[in-house]
Amino acid sequence: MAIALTVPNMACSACSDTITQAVQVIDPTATVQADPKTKLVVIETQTPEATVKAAIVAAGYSVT
Ligand SMILES: [Cu+2]
Repeated sequence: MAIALTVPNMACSACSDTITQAVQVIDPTATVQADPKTKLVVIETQTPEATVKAAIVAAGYSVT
């Protein structure tokens, strides 16, 4: 299942690394593409979207 999220305060590649790691803590097999330019995060995972969103928020980012 692919989840597409917008993370407006993902400002640079360090942010996208942080977000990628936060998602991979809850699902080590998740594929994460996070682009600070488009603010778009695309995640391929079996984890429910609400759980993925919560992990990103817990890492200090907002999800719209
Ligand atoms: Cu950053």
